Amino acid sequence: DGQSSSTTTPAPVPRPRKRSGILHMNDEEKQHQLNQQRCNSKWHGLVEGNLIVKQGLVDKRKGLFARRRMLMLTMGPHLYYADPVSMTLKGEIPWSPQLRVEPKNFRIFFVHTPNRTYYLEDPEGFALEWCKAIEEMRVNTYGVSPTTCT
Ligand code: 4IP
Repeated sequence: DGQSSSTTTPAPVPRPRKRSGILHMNDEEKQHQLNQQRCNSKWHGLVEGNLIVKQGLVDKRKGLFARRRMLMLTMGPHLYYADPVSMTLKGEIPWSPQLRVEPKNFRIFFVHTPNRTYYLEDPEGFALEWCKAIEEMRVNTYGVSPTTCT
């Protein structure tokens, strides 16, 4: 009857699997990002030439007081923190396979290291994003967690 093709639904377009950002870039793409960072980021001079994967202001509590710091997760990996007013590097949370993140709520998260637990608060409420990014970096660097000893 000649009417058969009028109501066919289009075939689904296969979507490329979305793998998140910088961790899965090839060397050429990383080099490009690094050049962009060198030209565009005022933090570039503080991260020892490492590519910043995620950055944001957090309050880092030590004792009674908290200091507002720019926290920067970079390739390496590193977790640098800097004073956003003086634009100076204040320190670094040491990476190791034992590093663990623990979200407490939408603002507060802990970074556990063998010698210290860092108490961090994201005033904008993206603590879970921080935990996800740090954990992804951990898995990417050291592999999935070893089986727990009993
Ligand atoms: C400081 O408190 C700051 O919280 C420091 O953080 C912290 O160092 C100091 O701990 C702590 O005594 P005050 O500024 O109130 O004196 P930052 O380095 O970000 O300025 P870290 O870097 O270790 O958190 P100590 O124990 O490390 O000195």
